[in-house]
Amino acid sequence: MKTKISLAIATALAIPLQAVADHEQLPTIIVEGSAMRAGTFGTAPDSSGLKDTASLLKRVPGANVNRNGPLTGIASYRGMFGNRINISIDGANMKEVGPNSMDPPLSHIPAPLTGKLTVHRGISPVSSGIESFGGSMHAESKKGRFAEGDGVETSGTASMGYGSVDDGHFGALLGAVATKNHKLYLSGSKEQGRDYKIKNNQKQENTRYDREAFTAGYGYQREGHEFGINYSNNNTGHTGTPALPMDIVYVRGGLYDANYSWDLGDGFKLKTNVFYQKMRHWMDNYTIRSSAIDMSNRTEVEAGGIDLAVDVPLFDGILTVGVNGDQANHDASSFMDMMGGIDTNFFNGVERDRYSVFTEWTGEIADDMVIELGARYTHTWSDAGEASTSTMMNLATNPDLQADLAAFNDADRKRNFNEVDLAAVLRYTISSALDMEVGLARKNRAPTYQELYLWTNNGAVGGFADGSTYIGDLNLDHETAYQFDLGFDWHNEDAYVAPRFFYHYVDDYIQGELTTRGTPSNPILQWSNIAAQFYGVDLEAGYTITDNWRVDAGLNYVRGERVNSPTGDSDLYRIAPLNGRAQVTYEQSQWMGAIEGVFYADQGDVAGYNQEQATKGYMLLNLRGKYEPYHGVVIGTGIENVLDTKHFDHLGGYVNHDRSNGRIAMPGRNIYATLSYNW
Ligand SMILES: [Cu+2]
Repeated sequence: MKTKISLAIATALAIPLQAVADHEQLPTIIVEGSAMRAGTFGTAPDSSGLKDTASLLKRVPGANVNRNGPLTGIASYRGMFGNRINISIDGANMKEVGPNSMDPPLSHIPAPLTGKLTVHRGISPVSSGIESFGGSMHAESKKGRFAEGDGVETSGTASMGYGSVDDGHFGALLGAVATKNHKLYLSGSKEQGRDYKIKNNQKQENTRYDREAFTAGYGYQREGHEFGINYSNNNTGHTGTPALPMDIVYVRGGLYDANYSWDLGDGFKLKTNVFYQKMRHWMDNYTIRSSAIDMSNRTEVEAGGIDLAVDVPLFDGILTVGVNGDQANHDASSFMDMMGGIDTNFFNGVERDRYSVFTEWTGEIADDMVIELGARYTHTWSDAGEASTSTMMNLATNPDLQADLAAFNDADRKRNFNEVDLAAVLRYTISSALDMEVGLARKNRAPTYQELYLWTNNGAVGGFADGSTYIGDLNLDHETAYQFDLGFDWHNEDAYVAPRFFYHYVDDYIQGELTTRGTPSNPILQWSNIAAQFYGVDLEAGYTITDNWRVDAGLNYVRGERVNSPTGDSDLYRIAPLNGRAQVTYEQSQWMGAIEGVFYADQGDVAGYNQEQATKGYMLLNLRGKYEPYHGVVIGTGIENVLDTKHFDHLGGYVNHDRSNGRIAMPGRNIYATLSYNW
């Protein structure tokens, strides 16, 4: 039993499995606390997964993607999304430069350069980061390998691919030269595509993309010491975000991070991570699309953070004590081509800082029983400078502009939030074939700067994409979630079934409420604290039929409701409909083929407060194949949406952020091919 326990501890502490990732064409998906073997669904090269790391989440139980554009995928987990999920990139809690989340963290490193994506299933440990409110995800870029022998060794990966639906192509190259102790690596990638086709060669406008990325870094390891320094740069060019009021003209900038860990043996360990990022962004509504009034927006972010954690053995387990902190500064100014041109400084010197300490103990409390206990205290501080606008008048579209501005600039805008997170997860091995996990947690999230400081009605709302404009509220409270999670994992040599049930009650959940402004068909909403609950089940299962044949499946159901809704209308916004996926795989030593079926039910449980539209269900058929003619050379090919079904993603948005345009159609039939070489 001891090996199983130490394995449980190892996964809880998220020890890197970089070696696994380096040999794979696709990013390895690691689901912590899951029966799903790494790469179960990821073995078939998938064209979307090669472009956008976030789309891999569709294969993770309970997870999904709010798709605002081809490179703008916002992580969603059990009905929670955006800032409610803690995401790290190479250990850094990256900040978005776009106030409308055009550059969600998972878009920073393109999929061909992503080594692995880790998702914590169920209740994420407090050690996984600050504000792990709705979940925790960690992406790691590919960094090459240290040499195995005494000499100098090289490693690397080269990949390229083409997809017919958007005439999209990508190429990526990573090279590393290393000894046993030192490693230097460099990588670059380029992706480009046109507007994708929907059924019958019609096009979905505003879905083109263009991105370049590169990374460079150095790694050192010797006798328990590991040090790494890494720089990753993203240069996204003209890229559509049809669900938002504007498109990306550019997102440019980089992330510097450095980490050091020291394994002293006998369970003693030290881990540190530091990051700094600086990014610039330009968006407008006239470069890619056309609009009645031309608008553009220039934004900047500068952020940094530090993490420190120490592991010490205590009783039959490991005690971790750590501190985390980060600071982010945001600026955004807009230009509107009306009344001779109006400049508005929307977010001026906005700052949001978090200081946090935590402790966590994971260990054996009885035979076959492991418990994880964690507590975290976080202090969040935020402030905003005075906003300004060049017009002295109100606008026809906003009669309250001058009054809103004066009220905001007169108010005390400093805010403090004190949050205590608690988590307790018990893992019990009932028999050699059955494991059980039960978890309880209390998690918090402070309001975002947009929720606090959006001083007049505007669409800069963290990628919410509901077609509405919002007003912030300086008096928001932080959200507190009470979470319950119950999971079973049944497995034998040939099969596994792992269902998970959850219930979350959220006090002071931040959601828009109707104001008296706007029109009945287009009311203006204000961020407000309400009570909400989320419940559901996600399940994964698989069966090995013969040495060559295998079937895997997943099913996700979540319901999100407002508690004690005064209007009786209680459904929450952007909750994925019941959905599932099944894949039959045939695998031989050199090749594999798979048939994948995806289904989404109708979603009629829609939010009334923001006039969310219901979505019809659909089924998709995908065929995938992979061939490895020589060791390390992989050819992938397939047809996605074989039947060219016209379908709409409930987690997508409305065409050009306007509900009257209806939902954005998803891609039609796509024939793709990829080629990769790993050495
Ligand atoms: Cu933007």
